[in-house]
Amino acid sequence: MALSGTDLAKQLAGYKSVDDHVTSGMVVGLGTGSTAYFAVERVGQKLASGELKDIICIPTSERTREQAESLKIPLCTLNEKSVLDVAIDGADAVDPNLALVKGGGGALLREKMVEVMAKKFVCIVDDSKLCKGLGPSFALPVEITPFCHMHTLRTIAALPEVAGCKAELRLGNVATGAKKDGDKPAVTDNGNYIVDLFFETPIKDVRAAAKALKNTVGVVDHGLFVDMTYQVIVAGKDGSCRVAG
Ligand code: ABF
Repeated sequence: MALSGTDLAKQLAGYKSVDDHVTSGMVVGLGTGSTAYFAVERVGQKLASGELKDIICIPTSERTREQAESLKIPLCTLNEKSVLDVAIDGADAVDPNLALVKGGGGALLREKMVEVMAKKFVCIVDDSKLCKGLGPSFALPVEITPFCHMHTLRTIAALPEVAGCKAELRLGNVATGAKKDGDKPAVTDNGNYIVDLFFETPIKDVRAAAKALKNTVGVVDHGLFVDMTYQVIVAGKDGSCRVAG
C-alpha cells in the first residue's frame, strides 16, 4: 500500500535510520510508536532478505516486542545485553538542541533505560515534531508509582522548574489515551501511572527540570531526554529527509 503524507515521512525516517546505522552483528534497541514501527519493519525486512545477519534487538515496550516477534527478529533484554550499538526511537517533540520530549505512548521508562545504554541513540521524526522550545507542543509525561499518586502529582506541579504547568493524571489506555477503561488511571508496562504536564510556554531550563523531576520521590522517570541524542533524522511529507546532529 503506497503511503502518503505523515506516514510516508515516518517510513522514510524509520527506514533511513536502519539503513544508515544498523549493520550485521549489532545489538539494536527498538523504539515504540508509529515512527519506530517503520524502523522495526525495516529490520525485519533486511533480516528476511539476508542483508542483515546475527543481530539481536531489545524492544522498548510490549507492543514493539510483539511486532518484532511477528517479524522473527531475535530479541533479548537489558539483563542479557547491557550495552547496545545503536537504539532507534521516535519522539513527541524535538528542540533545536536535540533535547526531546518522549513518552506520549507511555513507554518512556523502558525507552530511556535502553537508550541511555546505546553507543548511538538515533531519533526519527516527521517534521511536525520540531519545536522552538519543549512544552507547549506536547505534554511532558512523567512516570510515577501508583502509591499516593495524587500526592506525587501535586508535588510535581509545585516544582519551580516546571512552574506554570498543569498536571493531569493520564486515564484510560496508556498508549492511546482512549478512555476505554472509563476513568481508571492509565497503567504502563511497568505497572506505574503517568502524569502529563501541560505547558503554555516553553520549559525555561530543560536540564534543571529533568533533574528536579528525577529527584522527586515517587517519580520513576520522565519524558525529557536531554543530552542523549546522537542524531535526529527528520522527514517531511514532501519526501524530504535530513539529518540533524
Ligand atoms: C515513542 O515515540 C515515544 O517516546 C513517543 O511518544 C513516540 C512518538 O510516537 P510517534 O512516532 O507515533 O509519533 O518513542
